[in-house]
Amino acid sequence: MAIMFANLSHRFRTVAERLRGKGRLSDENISDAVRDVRRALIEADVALPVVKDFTDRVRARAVGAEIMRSLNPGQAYIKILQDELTATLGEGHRELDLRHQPPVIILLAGLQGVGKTTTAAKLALHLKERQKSKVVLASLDTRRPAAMLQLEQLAARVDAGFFKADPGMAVATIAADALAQAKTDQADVLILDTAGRTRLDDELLDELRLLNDQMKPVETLFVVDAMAGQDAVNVA
Ligand SMILES: Nc1nc2c(ncn2[C@@H]2O[C@H](COP(=O)(O)OP(=O)(O)OP(=O)(O)O)[C@@H](O)[C@H]2O)c(=O)[nH]1
Ligand SMILES: [Mg+2]
Repeated sequence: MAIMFANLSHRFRTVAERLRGKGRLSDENISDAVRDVRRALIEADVALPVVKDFTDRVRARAVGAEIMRSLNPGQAYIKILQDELTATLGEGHRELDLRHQPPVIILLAGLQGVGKTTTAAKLALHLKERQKSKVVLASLDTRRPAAMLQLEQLAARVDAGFFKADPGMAVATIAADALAQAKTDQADVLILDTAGRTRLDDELLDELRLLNDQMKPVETLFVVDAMAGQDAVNVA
C-alpha cells in the first residue's frame, strides 16, 4: 500500500497548496478541492462507492464550522483528509500479533517484484524500533541469484540479524535452519522472505502451502503492489 499512499498524499498536498493563503474557504473552492481528491482516488483505482463515501464525508466536514473558523484552511483541510483516510483504510487495522512463543515466524509472500524483500527489511526495522524486538531475516528465494544478497544487505542496513544459507540448500532446509538459528540467537521474530512468481500459479501456492505447514507462521503477509488497484483483491 505504500506507493498508493505516497501518490495520494502528494495529490492531497497539491490541493492544500491551492487553499493556502485563502483567508476563508468558499463553497466554490471546497468543491474544487473535493473534486481533486475524487480524481486522485479514481486514478488510484479505488472502488467508486468508496470514493463517493469518502468525498461525501470530506465535503460534509469541510463545509462545517471547523474549517471555516480555521486560520489556515489548507492545513485544516489536510487534517480532515488524513482523519477520513485513516477511517477508510484503518478499518480492521491491527498490530502484528507477537504474543506467541518466540521466535514468532512471519512469512512474506506475493507476486514478483511487488516489494516483499523491501517490506521484510522495513518490518524488521519497525519491530526493532517500535517493539524493541530482536529480529532475524532469512531469504527463501533460491530462484533469483542475487535475492539472498539483497536481503543480507538490507538486514545489515537496518541492523537486523540474517541467516546466511549455503548455496544449493533447499527452501525447506533453509527455513528449518533459519528457525534453529533464530532460537539460538534468542530472537523474538523470524521473518521469512519468499521468491516471487510472475503470476499466481500452482507452484507458488504449493510452496506457500508447504512452508505454511512446515513453519506454522503466526502471520503470513501478502505483499501487494499499490498500483495493482482493485485487482489486488482477486490476487489475495
Ligand atoms: N517507490 C517504492 N519502491 C519500492 C517500494 N518497495 C519496494 N520498492 C522497489 O521495488 C523493487 C522491487 O522490490 P523488492 O523488495 O525487491 O520486491 P520483491 O517482491 O522482493 O521482488 P522479487 O523477490 O523479485 O519477487 C525494488 O527496486 C525496490 O526498491 C515502495 O514502497 N516504494
Ligand atoms: Mg524479493
